[in-house]
This record gives sequence, C-alpha cells and structure tokens, in this order.
Amino acid sequence: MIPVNSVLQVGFFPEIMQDEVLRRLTPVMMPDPKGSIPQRDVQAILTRPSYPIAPALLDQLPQVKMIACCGVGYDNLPLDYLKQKGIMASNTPGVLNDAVCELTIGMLFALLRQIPRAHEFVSKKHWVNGAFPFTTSLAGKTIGIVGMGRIGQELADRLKAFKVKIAYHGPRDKHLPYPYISSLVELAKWSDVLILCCPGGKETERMIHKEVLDALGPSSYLINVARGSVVNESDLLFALQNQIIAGAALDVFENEPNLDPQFLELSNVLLTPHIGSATQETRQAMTNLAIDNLDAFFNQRPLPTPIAM
Ligand code: 8YV
Repeated sequence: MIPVNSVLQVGFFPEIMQDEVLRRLTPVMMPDPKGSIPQRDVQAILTRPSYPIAPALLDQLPQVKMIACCGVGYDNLPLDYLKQKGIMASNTPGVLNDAVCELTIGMLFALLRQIPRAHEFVSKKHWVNGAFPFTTSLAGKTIGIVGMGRIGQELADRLKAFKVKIAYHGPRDKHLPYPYISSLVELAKWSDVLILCCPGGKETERMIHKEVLDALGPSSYLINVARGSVVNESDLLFALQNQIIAGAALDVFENEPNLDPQFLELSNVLLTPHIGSATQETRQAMTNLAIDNLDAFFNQRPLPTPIAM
C-alpha cells in the first residue's frame, strides 16, 4: 500500500501510463520540475527520464528518500547527490527490451531498403516513370553495437537470424559470443551499421563525433536508440550533409521535441519521436514496475530494480 499524497509525480505521463499510476496510487502532481512545489512533505518521487531532477528541487523536499524513474535510462537523476543524501532510486530495465529492439530492427530495414522513400515513390505516382532504385541487403552486413547491456544483447540475439556479423564496443569486454572491439573508431571502421544502445550521461556524452563518423564512412549508417547526448549533433549534421556517412536513423535528439531543424532538410535520415519503448504493453509494464519499486520502498522490502550507486 502506498500512502495517499506521499508520492510527488514529476512530469507528464501519457494517458495509458497515468491510468496505471492512478489505479495504484494517489500522487501529488508536479507537471514541471522547475515549477512551484505543491507539497513539501512527500516521501518519494515518481518521474520519467525526460525530466531532470535537480538537487535544488530535492533540497526543498527533505523527506524524499526514494525516486522511481519510469524508464531504463536515469541520466536525469543526480546520482552523486542521491548517494550523499541516502536517497534510493529505481529504474525499469528489462520490460522495454523487446520494444526497443523491434524499433531498432525496423529502423535498420527502413534505412537499408529505403522503405519510407519507396512508399513515397508509389504514393507520389513516380512508379510510372520507372523502377525504384536498387537498395542494399541486411544479410552479410557488419553490425557494430555500442553498449552491450540488456538491450544491446537482446538486439544482437535477434539480429543473428538475419545472417549478419556482429561486434561491439563498451567500457569492457563482457566475454560474449561476439567480438569486443575496445576502440570505438575501430568498431566504426568495421561496421556497415553502427547502432547506439548505450546509456546517456557523462561517460558517453558526444562519444559519436567527427573521427568516429569519418571512420564509419560513406557506405555506412548510424542508428541511435540511446540518447541524443551520445552524439555530437553538429558533427553528425555535417557528416550527413556532406555524405561522409550514407545515412542515419535517429529516435533521440539533443533537444527533444525541438530538434535541430537542419535534420528536417535531409533526405538521408529517418527521424522518429523517441518511441523506442512507446508501445501500450511496454509503457504499462514500465509504469507498473516503477510503482512496484515505490510499493517496496513504502513497505520496507528490497527494491525490485534498484539503481546501483
Ligand atoms: C522514455 C526512455 O524515457 O526508458 C528510457 O530510458 O528513454 C524511454 O522509455 C519514456 O518516456 C519512459 O517514460
């Protein structure tokens, strides 16, 4: 049981997620993390990765000892501050793996087989003027995965069925059944498609920059289903505008939802609005897992999915 008005919900939750929240608790609503604080004696926060939780906010909520983030990424949380204050935190790993992998594989085919362009070719009646240009097969391609966590490993497992070669880069060799390439530039050189599945945050900030994009090369692609912060967007825009890479599929951006308008002028990109986990089933499962963590907190049980600090 979660006490009424003991949880501050920070940020907007889409309807299907809000329904799950209200089915299980009565939160104090704070739509804007920079807005006025409606109630200061709350003991926990429920939020989403798109809402930065600043130490300045937590300083005004001295009874908060738990933050449940409804998402796998938690780069919006001040972990050093939480650790220092003894505030627990949780995220929602695992339940969104399928959804993110499915979007990623959809993006892969959309890019390589130019499916959006093919639809446009037919719908704008260009077909009568001739055949759609040949594209390229996924089979036989080299796929470099940056960030071989839960999502990266499940993606690799699915991709094996498409007769591709897989290698990965990350902070360390995880001794998986795929080659580990310790240099990101070397992985980019090796890859026909470089897929970003790594966490956001300081360790990965703008790790995809000019040198990596130059190494990826003019017949290769970038897919980002991680965080916008992982990519140096001005370097990526330059690479796309000057055919330094063949194209990119991007689900995340440095500034969401107001992404750099230069992306909208490009013909070699596929842009989606941060929908990696945005299926009904997945968002319901994420919301309930976040609340399971709150329930555990209020009932002095171990958190199901704690964030290690
Ligand atoms: C969205 C995500 O944040 O889980 C993550 O890290 O980026 C996505 O699932 C979604 O808004 C979760 O509430």
